[in-house]
Amino acid sequence: MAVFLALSCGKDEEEAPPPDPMPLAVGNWWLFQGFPDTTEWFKDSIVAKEAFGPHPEAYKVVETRSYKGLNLLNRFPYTDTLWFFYDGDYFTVGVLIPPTETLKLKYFKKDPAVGDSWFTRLITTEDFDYDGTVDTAIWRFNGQVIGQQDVTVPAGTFTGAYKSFHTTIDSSWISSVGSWEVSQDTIGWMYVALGTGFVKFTDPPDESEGSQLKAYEVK
Ligand SMILES: [Ca+2]
Repeated sequence: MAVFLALSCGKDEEEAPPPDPMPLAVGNWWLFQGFPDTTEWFKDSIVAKEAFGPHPEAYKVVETRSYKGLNLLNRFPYTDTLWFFYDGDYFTVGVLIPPTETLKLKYFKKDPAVGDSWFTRLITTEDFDYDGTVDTAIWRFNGQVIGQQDVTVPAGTFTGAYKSFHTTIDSSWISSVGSWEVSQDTIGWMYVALGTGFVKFTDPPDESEGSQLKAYEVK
């Protein structure tokens, strides 16, 4: 025991950094199955390493799903293309808005700790009510790590997964209304196992619906 302690306290025993929350490599994929509606599923597959705007270390992801439903930024396809990358301290998802606009959302902290919080703010200025005066819409996507717990899903049991809570706050100023309108919405909860990725997504109000990891392959 004494020898073991001496060894583990030695200067060569540097602690390895924790694995990334989302392991990014070409060939990685994650298949999620809905609950309680088990007919729903979606699959994210990293198909290539491809720059996203100023981020050269980005990975192109094809997302396919069983339903033509509401998805990221209110787009509706069965198959979508996303980019996964790390932008500073955050795991970030990028999307292209044709023809040339790019948007990126901070999804999760690269090195998470309970209590960490962050947000992404998207601002659109446009004459939404066609009265000749430019209007403003601000969409703020908030995330916060609220706990750590063991999570069991069809793909396995993940100990010490991080649980995060996500909300949006929409603010808009429309000239014909003449004042700021603010509204808040709960997006839901996400569970992340370091080195594996997202293992579960749950919806408001009580987490009784969502998607959970069914199978995956990561390098
Ligand atoms: Ca206007």
